[in-house]
Amino acid sequence: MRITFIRPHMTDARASDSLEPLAFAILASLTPPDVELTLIDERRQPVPDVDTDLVALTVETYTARRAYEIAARFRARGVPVVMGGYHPTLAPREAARFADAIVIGDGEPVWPAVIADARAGRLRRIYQAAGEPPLDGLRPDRRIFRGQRYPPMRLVQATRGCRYACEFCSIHAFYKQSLRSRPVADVVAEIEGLGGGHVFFVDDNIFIDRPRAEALFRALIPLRIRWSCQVSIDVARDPALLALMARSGCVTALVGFESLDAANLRQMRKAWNLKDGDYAGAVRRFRDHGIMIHGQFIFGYDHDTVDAFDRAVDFALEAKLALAGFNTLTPTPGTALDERLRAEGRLLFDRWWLDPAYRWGAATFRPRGMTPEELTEGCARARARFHGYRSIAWRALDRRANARRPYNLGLFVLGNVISRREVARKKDRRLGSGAPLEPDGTLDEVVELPGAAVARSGGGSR
Ligand code: B12
Ligand code: SF4
Repeated sequence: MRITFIRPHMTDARASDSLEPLAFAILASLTPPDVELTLIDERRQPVPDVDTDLVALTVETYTARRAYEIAARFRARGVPVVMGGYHPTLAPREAARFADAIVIGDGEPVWPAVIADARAGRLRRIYQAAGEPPLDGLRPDRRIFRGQRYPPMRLVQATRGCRYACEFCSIHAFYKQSLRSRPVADVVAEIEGLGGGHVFFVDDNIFIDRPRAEALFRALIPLRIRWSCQVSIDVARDPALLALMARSGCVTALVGFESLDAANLRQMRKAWNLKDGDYAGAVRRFRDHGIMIHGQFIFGYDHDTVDAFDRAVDFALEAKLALAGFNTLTPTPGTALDERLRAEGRLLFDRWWLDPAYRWGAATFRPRGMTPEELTEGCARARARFHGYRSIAWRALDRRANARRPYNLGLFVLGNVISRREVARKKDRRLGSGAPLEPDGTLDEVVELPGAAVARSGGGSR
């Protein structure tokens, strides 16, 4: 049997920020050895019409349209298609209209059954594990990445889920309250087997709780690696943990500042971001330990007006952030934000991710403090200002973090070059190729899907 893993791209341009799609290494490790596996990453190469017995797509909301186009091509040739990942999990009824089977939630517990059913020619429509299986014993098989020439940034996952519940967040929609961590020994064994490279912990919040974070950081020290992560700002209130984080090799941390406005933070259920004082203090503590900060900001909450963009960029420059994202608040399916904006009648698109008129970076709803056009343009202006050469040079002149060591500076320059290129490439791009979509049935009618092992309620109703 031949299975082709496909990682679709969101636009029709190539991408320079593509990293190893970890989900496929995990699935590969659970695939029987007689199955021939191939990986096609559309961010790096076009998808050819390969001969295969099953296509398995990993799908996010931004890549959903493109995934459906690719699926249609294979299904027209009689090749069955299975989809998994964030989007099929959060919009299962929609995704099921473009695939033979979808996987809701974790792939590990159901992947062997998907293969067995595909072999027997009787794929079910939906696969979903009951409950939240523990993460013990995961051994991603990275042989699937051979020949792809990904950058030497190795994706490793130590935990799944986040203890917070920000209104806009797909992570919370996907994992809800569930918080799981892998045994530290498994994570260490995996890193030891990588044979080098910078480790990027893809955990949504590596500070899942103090004892587990501390145990992981302590175990990393003897490995003498350098690593990056995503972390909630409250880690900065704990100087001992921050020091341990730096000692164990943490070089960059992605921090969701989101907004400088306390009322916006309250509305997005992230008031805790300012619980320990203003951002300047937290930034200082990260930088005192030489940890570079990748800040994320979103715009369009009710208390934002047109001056929010410049204020955020001023802060990002003042704080000498190594990298920063300036994003339009965008409702993704299954989130509380999507539900609220829909109920308030403020959406500009029913499903922006499928709408041929949508362009990357554009407002998808009517903000209160500005027009949708001002929101779109304000974010584009903020990105352009932050990624300008003067800004890059100013931020590079930072001996405490960005230029603390040659390694930091190298990462800083590379990150800024790639980020500058990617924001220019994605700007105003449509998602997918623009080809018309042909779902099985209509997207608006709500039908029960046959064969659903466990039906999810609430957010996953699309
Ligand atoms: C690393 C990362 C990136 C990297 C790229 C990663 C790469 N491989 O190249 C970078 C930084 C470049 C990036 C960019 C973006 N990202 Co990103 N990224 C992530 C992150 C942190 C980790 C991804 C990962 O490896 N996860 C670990 C794997 C194991 O988990 P998984 O993919 O969910 O897979 C499991 C299941 O879902 C399932 N599964 C998944 N696929 C399949 C397929 C099959 C067939 C089966 C059976 C099962 C299955 O099985 C797996 C094991 O259980 C996630 C958050 C997260 N925790 O996942 C965000 C995330 C995926 N990104 C997100 C977004 C929005 C983006 C951007 C669009 C941001 C932007 N504004 O531009 C861009 C563009 C992405 C694109 N589509 O091109 C969102 C997607 C939300 C959504 N509703 O789709 C996430 C969830 C972050 C968030 N907080 O909301 N990203
Ligand atoms: S802290 Fe980050 S990962 Fe956690 S719910 Fe909020 S946005 Fe999502």
